[in-house]
Amino acid sequence: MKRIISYSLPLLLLGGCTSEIPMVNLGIDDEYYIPRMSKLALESALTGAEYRWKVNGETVSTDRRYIFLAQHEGTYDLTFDIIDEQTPYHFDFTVTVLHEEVEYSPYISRVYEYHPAPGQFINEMPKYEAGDTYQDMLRKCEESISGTNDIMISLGAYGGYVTFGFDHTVINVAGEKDFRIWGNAFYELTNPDDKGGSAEPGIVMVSYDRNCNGLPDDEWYELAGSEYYKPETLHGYTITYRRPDPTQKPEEDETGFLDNVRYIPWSDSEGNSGYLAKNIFHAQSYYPLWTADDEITFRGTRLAPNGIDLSGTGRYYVLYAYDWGYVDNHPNDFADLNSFDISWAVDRDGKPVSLPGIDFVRVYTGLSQYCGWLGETSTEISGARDLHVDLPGVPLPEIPL
Ligand SMILES: [Ca+2]
Ligand SMILES: [Ca+2]
Ligand SMILES: [Ca+2]
Repeated sequence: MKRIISYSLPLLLLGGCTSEIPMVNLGIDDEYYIPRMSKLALESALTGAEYRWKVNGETVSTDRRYIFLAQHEGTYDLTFDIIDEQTPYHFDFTVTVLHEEVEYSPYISRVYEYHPAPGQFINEMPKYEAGDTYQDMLRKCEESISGTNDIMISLGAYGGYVTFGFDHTVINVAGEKDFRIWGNAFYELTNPDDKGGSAEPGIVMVSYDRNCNGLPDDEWYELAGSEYYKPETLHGYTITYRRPDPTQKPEEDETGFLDNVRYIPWSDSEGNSGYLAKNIFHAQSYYPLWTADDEITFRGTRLAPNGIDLSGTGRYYVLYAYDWGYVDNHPNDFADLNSFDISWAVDRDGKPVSLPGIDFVRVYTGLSQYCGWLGETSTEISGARDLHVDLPGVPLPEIPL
């Protein structure tokens, strides 16, 4: 295979977007070689009134900086123009996109952040062991959900999140869903057509590594699912949870399922406050034990409650799935309903944004809801995959359920 090398030009500052791409200054050249699904950051060292980048004759950017990214191998003809009366400039070059030297994995390769809200599965999924640091918990999350490991992690109550990525950029293919995420949602057996059971919708955010530093420090965009524009959906919601007070005397409830109904205090931006209860099924601390902070705050979009108590006595809750666009919302067998289109991305103001691809995915629990002995609603995930990369010789493998 041809060695992948990038040449930098005197008039173009080239920044390969992955550190594996060596930068060799050979003076004037007009060819670049990069792997597919990886970014090539190009920036003009010269300034002018206006700029224009074209790929195969089509204008792709009018900024001084442009990131080239291609799904498919092949040779692409690029032009760069500075449109300026005093110092016009024109440059033709090619980018040859090659197959990667080490085959990409379609699955998660990195977990960058794990900040769960308190919950009955926290410190259990993944397991906290005495002395574990945040870095240890990150590693455990990565070991759980990367590759085909398929081990569930919990994000806890509203707002808790995980951020992960792949070993390449996930391309936003027009008109197609781009990645899939596995959870543990199910429909109850008696009325599966009602799509109710355990649906704990997680909201998905995506980010493109625009500054090419390999870190999720770029702008985030929410994928607008079926509930995004509904009036009952709150945007810019915040909630703060406080570490449980070890001196507080536990207060049981009358059902016998809750050990302590005043366990973890919370307050939110709507002026509400309350407690996450502790139940008899999970004895460990529900507050993330590796964090030194005595309170944790989360911000985001909050979906309306989806749980209905069919018993009327707080003993049988059914959590109904939202239509589409959320994690851990429909059972895993419904591939399409667990798959996501990068084109659903919206900015802070709810305006659609056009992203060529994404490098980081964040999932957070989208509901603030407590359902009796079921406890707080919390999103779980066990893996994800890019829908545009196949394992060599294995077409679209499934993570076993
Ligand atoms: Ca797409
Ligand atoms: Ca970055
Ligand atoms: Ca779940």
